[in-house]
Amino acid sequence: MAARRGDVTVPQLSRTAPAPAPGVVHLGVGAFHRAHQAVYTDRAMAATGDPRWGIAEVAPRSADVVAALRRQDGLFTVLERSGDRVTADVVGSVAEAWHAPSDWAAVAARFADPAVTVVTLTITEKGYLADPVTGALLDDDAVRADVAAVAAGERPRTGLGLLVAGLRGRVAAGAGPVTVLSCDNLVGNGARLARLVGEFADRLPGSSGRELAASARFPSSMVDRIVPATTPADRADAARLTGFADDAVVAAEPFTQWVIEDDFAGERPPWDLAGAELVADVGPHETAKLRVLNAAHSMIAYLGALAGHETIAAAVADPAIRPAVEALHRDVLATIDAPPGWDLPDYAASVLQRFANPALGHRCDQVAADGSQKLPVRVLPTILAARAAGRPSGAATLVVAAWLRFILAGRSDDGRPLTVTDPARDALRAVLPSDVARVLRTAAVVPDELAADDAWVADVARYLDELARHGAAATAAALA
Ligand code: CS2
Repeated sequence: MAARRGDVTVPQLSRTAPAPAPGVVHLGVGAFHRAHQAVYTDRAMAATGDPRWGIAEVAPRSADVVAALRRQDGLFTVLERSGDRVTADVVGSVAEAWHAPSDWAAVAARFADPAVTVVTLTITEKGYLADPVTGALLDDDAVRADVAAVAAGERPRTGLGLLVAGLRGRVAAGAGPVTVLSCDNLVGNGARLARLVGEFADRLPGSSGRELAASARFPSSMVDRIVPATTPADRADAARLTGFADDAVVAAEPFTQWVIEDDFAGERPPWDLAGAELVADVGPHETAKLRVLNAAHSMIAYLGALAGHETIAAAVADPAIRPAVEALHRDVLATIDAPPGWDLPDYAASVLQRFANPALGHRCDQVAADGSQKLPVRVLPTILAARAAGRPSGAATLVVAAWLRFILAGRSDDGRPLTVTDPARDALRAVLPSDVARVLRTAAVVPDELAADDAWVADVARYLDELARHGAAATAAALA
C-alpha cells in the first residue's frame, strides 16, 4: 500500500519504482478526473504492484494541466478537506499527458496501442454534443467541422471527435478489443455514448456507425465525488503539506464512489481493489445519484446564488432554502427505486451533510453552470415521473424557474452580478421573458409533452414571477 508520512500519502509506485506504463487513455484532464478515476487507478496499481495501468491523459483543449503534469513527472496532489482537517495524497497513476491540439499523432498512437484496453472520459455534459432531451448527435458547426476533419484524416477538435478518430485508428491497426467508459453525469452514459459514436461515424463517408460502435464495449458508470475548482489556498496547502509547488493540485471531499457496469471487452485496471463496485446494472445507481444529489445541488446553486450566497455550504445552511431541498427530495424519493442495498432517505440526508462541508468552498456559480445541459438529466425526469403518477412536483418545477431566473436576471436578489455560464444563455436572453412557453422552447431542455402542458408552463411562470417579486429565499420558504 501507499506509505503515510504525517498528513501526506505518497504513492508506492513512486518514480523510484517502475514508472506506470499506459494501459488507459483518458479524455478530459479536469479536476474531477484527477480526484476520482486517477485516485482509484493509483490505488488499484498500489494494491497489486502491477504498474501497467498508467493513464495516458489527453486534454482536448487546454494546455495548462498537461504542462503542469509533465513538469511534475505526472505526479500531483489530491487534498482531502473536511471541517478544519486537510490531508494530502500524492497520486502516481499518470503515465503521460498530451495536449491533443499539439500532440495528436501521439494521442492517435496511444489509441492504437494494444497495451491500452480501456478509454475513460470526463468531457462534461456538453462535451457529448448531443441534444439534451433526445440524446441525438447535434448537427451544428462544431460537429460538422469535426466530421469533416475525421473524414479527411485530420485532427478533430472535440472530445467526441477525438474518440471516434481514435477508435477508427485502433480498428485499422487491429489493436484488439477496447472498453470506452463514460464518467460523466448522464443517465445511461455508456449507451448514450455508444449511440453518439455510431451517429458520428455514420456521417463519415464509407463508414458504418454500427461497426465502429461494435468494436468497443460501452459500459455505464456512476461517479461521485465533490471536487470544487482549485483555488490559490489549495496550492498553498499542497506546498505546505508536501513541500512541493503543485500546479495540478485538486481539493475534494473525503467521500468517493464509483459504480461500474461490469461489461468490459478485455482487461481492466483492478478498480474493485480500490473500492469501486462492479455491478450488472448501474441504472438504479445513476438515477438515484442524479436525481437525489445532482438535482439538489442544482436547486441549492440557483436559489443560493439568487439569495446572495457564494457557496453551496452557506446556501444549504439557509433556513429558507434547506426545507425546499428536503421537499425536492420527498418528490424524488416518491418516484425512484432504491439501488440494491441503499436506503434512500439515509442517502438523501447524507448528501445534504456532504454539501454542508464548509471546508470545500464549492461555489454556487460553478454548480449553476450549464443548467441547460444538466436539468434534463437531473430534474426533468422527476417532474415527468410525478406527472405520470398524478402527483405534484412543485419543488422540481421551482428548480427550472430558479435556473431561468438565474440566467435571465444575471443578478442576485440584492443586485450583485452573477457569473452565468450556459450554452443557452444568449438565446434565452433574446426572448421576451414574459413569454415563458417560448423561453422554455428556446432553451430546448423540456421534452415536448411538458412544453405542451399549459398548467405546468403556468406553474413555471408563477414561480418566475414570485422569484422576481419576492426573491429566492421567500419563494423557497413559501414552497416548503
Ligand atoms: C455538480 C457535480 O457541478 C455540478 O453540477 O452537481 O459536479 C457534483 O459535484 C458531482 O456530480 C458530485 O459527484
